[in-house]
Amino acid sequence: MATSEELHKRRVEAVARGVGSTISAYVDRAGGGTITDVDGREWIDFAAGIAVTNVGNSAPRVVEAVRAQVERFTHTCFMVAPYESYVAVCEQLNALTPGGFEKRSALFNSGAEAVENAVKIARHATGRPAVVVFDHAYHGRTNLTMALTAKNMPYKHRFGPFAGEVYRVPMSYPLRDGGLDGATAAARSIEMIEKQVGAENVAALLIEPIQGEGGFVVPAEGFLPALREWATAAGVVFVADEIQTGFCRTGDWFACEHEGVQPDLITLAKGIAGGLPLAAVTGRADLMDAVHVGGLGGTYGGNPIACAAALAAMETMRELDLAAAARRIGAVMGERLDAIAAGDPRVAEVRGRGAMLAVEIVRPGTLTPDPAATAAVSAACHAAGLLTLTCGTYGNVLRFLPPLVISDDELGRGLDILAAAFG
Ligand code: PLZ
Repeated sequence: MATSEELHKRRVEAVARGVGSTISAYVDRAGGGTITDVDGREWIDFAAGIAVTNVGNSAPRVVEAVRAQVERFTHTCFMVAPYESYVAVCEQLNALTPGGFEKRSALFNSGAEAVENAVKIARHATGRPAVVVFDHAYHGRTNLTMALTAKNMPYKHRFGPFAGEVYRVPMSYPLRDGGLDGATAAARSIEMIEKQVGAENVAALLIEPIQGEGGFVVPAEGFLPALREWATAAGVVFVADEIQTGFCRTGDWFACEHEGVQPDLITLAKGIAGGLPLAAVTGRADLMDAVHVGGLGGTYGGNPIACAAALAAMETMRELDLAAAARRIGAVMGERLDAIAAGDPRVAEVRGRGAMLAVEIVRPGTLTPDPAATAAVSAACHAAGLLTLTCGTYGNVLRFLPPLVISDDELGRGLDILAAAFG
């Protein structure tokens, strides 16, 4: 087998420079809470492929379901010749997502594609043009979703012009907004929408219940419910982007459940299918079914192998109670992170929920972001065998997203490495 170094040389000659990687080692295998490279080096996995392998890599049920499906048929296109697993995934999503009302789902390939389609559906159903998003938001890298995403580098820089009718309002970010309570922060955002856009022009309000790429920003309690209430009164479609927070990650099946918020539409991807590419929009039947026959689709959306994997992944989440596992991971990890924070003045805050936790790193005694220190701690983790990711508008948030099947031993070893990296 080629070594990581050899593969890296080939990569530089073959793969476009614009596609980056967190580590330069090349994966041989992965499972449970670890990733092993082609040279036999092992990393404890606190990334889960960016919150995708919630059920772990090559989860037994997923492997079995994919193998069986591959042998039956690989692709017919649901728009040409439909099959049961697509319908079954939609049935499950309709039942699992928050909201006791009648729902429909449609399946796609990537998170960005799900977000694009949620906007299409909201515009079609309301006949209105505008979409409201938040500071620090991340919704993808396609043209419309770049417009929805807040951060310039690396996502948007020189990739414009961007789609129109996208309006950005302040997020509730307690560490950086002086600790505004949720209702006050929501009133500030709503006033901006009403004055600058006009509620009657707004098709959709799109929000991550806990922001992902933007820095694991947890809005103050009451922020999401207040926005939900306003959207209902204003006839605006409330879209929760649960692409990173969904499928047990935060200790509930979906992060909106924490405050009892029922979105009109939810975008889903990542954790849905144990690593196979699948995404969905799930929501109110009247909105979803407003679209004319043939108005939604795509060649691969709801591919049968991905659907088989999704059914197996959701079964695994139920069987192993991975929402409870996420809460357990969050408790263990939170305690260790609090201890690190208590001994290190660079840590301004430990935040997140369940197995979606992060630390925000600043110059001691200030709120000035310190992306260099963040990168240094992350690099020390990588060198010592722990795969961590950074995020945040200011690049100063170190985030932790272990697979929800990580063992106690692996979790403990990962946290030991992390504590040592902070020194
Ligand atoms: N919405 C909330 O987190 C993907 C992107 C990493 P796709 N986040 C990881 C990167 O640098 O590209 C994401 C998300 C939220 C939408 C998306 C987009 O999902 O499957 O990457 O298109």
